[in-house]
Amino acid sequence: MAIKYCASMMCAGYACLENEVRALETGGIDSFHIDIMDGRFVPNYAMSLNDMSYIASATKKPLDVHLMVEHPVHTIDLFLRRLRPGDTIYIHPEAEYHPSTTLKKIIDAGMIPGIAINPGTSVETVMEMLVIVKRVLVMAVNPGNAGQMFLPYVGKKVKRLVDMKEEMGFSVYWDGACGLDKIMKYAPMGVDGFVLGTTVLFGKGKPYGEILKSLPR
Ligand code: S6P
Ligand code: MG
Repeated sequence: MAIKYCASMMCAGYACLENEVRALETGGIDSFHIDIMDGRFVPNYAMSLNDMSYIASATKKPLDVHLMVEHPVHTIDLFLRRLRPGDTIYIHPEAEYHPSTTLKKIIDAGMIPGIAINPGTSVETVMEMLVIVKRVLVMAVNPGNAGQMFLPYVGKKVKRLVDMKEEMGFSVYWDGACGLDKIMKYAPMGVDGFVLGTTVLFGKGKPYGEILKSLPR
C-alpha cells in the first residue's frame, strides 16, 4: 500500500489559503491535516473551525482533524456537522473521561475514528481503544507546536503499534518532526502515513509538488 502524506495546514501560508490548498492538491498530497487546539490541553491555539470549513469546501481530498482539546465530547458536534463522511477525527484519550463515547459519535456520523497519543502515553493505556479506532496518530513530539525536536523514545512504541495493527484493524500515522529520515526508517517498518510540517514540506522555498515527488511512495 502506498505511503500516505498529510499536509499540516497550521504550517501553511495564510496570505492565500486557496493557493496553498491548490498547490498541495496538485502536488500530490493525500489529505489535509487540521490541528485544532484549545489553549488548555496544549498551550497554543492553531486553526479555527472557519479555517477547517474553508479547506473542506476547497478540496475533495479528505481532511484529518487532530483535536488537541480537553473533553472533545462537548464540542465534537461542531466538527461532525462541518466534516464529510470519510474524513478522519482524532481525539486524545488523555483528554477525555470516556473516549469510547466520543469515538462512537464519530463512527455514527460516518467518519473515521482515530486516537492521537502523546509521547508519554503507553500502548497499554490505550489498548481497549485500539479495537474501536481505525487510525492511531503517534505523536513524535509533545503536541502544541510545529518545529519541535523528535523524541527518540517514541520509536519503540511505533514498532509495537505496527506489530499489532493488522490483527486489531487500524493503521498507524506519524505526527511531529517528520523528515525524510523518519519516512525512510518507519515506512518500511509499517507506518502507513506521515503528517508533514516545517521539517520537510513548508517554508523550504521549493514547490510542494517537487518536495512531494521526491518522497518515497
Ligand atoms: C503539533 C501538531 C502537528 C504539527 C506538525 C508540524 O502539535 O499536532 O500536526 O503541526 O507535526 O510538523 P513539524 O515538521 O513542524 O514538526
Ligand atoms: Mg497534528
